[in-house]
Amino acid sequence: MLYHLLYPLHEYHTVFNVFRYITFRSIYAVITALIIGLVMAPLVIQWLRARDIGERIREDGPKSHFSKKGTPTMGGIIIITALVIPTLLWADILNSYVWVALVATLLFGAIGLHDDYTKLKGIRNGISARAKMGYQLGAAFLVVGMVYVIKGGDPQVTTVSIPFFKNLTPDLGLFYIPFAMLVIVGCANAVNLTDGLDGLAIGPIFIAFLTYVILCYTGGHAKFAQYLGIPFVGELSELTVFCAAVVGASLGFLWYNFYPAMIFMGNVGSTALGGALGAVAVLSKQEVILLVIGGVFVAEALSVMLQVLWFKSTGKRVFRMAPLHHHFEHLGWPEPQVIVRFWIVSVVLALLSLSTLKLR
Ligand code: 57M
Repeated sequence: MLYHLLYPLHEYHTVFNVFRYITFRSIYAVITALIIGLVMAPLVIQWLRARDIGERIREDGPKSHFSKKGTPTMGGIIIITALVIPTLLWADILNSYVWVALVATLLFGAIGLHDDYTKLKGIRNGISARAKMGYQLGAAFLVVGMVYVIKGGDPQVTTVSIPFFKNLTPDLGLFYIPFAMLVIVGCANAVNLTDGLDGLAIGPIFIAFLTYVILCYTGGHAKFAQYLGIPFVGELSELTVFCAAVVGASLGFLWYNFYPAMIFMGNVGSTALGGALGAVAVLSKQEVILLVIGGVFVAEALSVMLQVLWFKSTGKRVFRMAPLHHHFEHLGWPEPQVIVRFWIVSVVLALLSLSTLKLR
């Protein structure tokens, strides 16, 4: 919004030229999001505490989690506010990709909120898995549909870029629709599964979006994209501002979600952030590399699938408990150790994924 309001003033004073630059607006999106998060969180925590809106802890989990009973949850509302406002302020709001990313965040956030609210009201254990999957597939279909409508018949939409192989860009044709939906829905659920220790999900989310800041900036810049041999998508440059806003919002939330957490993000946060990450991967045409960038989320989701499949077929468990972070807790690792080590793995994976830009 500020871009449209203030950049035209460069005709009167050159200082307003800065509003043209993606880098400038991205930096201020980070700072604005961080400030909103830092200011809003204590108020929301106080409000939630006053209404006794806190976490119910499962009896069958690690004993160290019992002390977390009553921790305010649904902090995702803070994250969503802290990323939406700076995006609207600092991005070019006429850019269609920015709206796709916002719609994905809000739709998946609404599904998570519905789930949290249902749980809070004591109606079953949240919405049923079948209903949740139905809503998520519907939301993902809408997001992918928006991309199709925006890009018209552009053949680039249905192609997929494969890391390490510059010239390998298979065209999935109509199969791209279920593929992109899988990326978005899979990512939303994987982030949700990861959100089981203080800061465990928000740390890798921060790192993943920081990586996509670089991928969107370079992919939205004709010269950089050509030099690096990555798909050039004109609309992408403004998505950098959105990713930067998520980076700031994540930092602001981490301030309060860091061990020992004063607030959890709830399904409203984990589903919104996961849906947003999947959508950004689809929009930036960097879907496959998400497996590496979000490797921690992938490992958490795979651990659950493996555990369930193995248990059903052999009656035995692969891990002491799935998702993976519970396994390490059961091995005796203190919670902060599991968290920080998962963050370290995330950083290494992000670096690895960025290295593929040159290894082509
Ligand atoms: C979300 N939710 C956390 C919090 C957070 C199929 C099965 C593997 C599903 C899985 C599951 O239910 N996953 C969904 C996990 C919960 O956190 C809330 O949920 C939100 C995110 N969705 O924001 O509101 C608990 O996690 C802890 N937590 C923190 N700090 C945070 O910042 O400590 C969360 C955020 C919180 C808190 O204790 O209460 C969760 O873990 O429940 N189920 C499981 O993960 C269960 N695993 C399981 O049953 N494994 C089986 C099979 C099915 C694979 C096995 O290994 O044999 C475990 N979950 C728990 N206890 N809590 C089982 C034991």
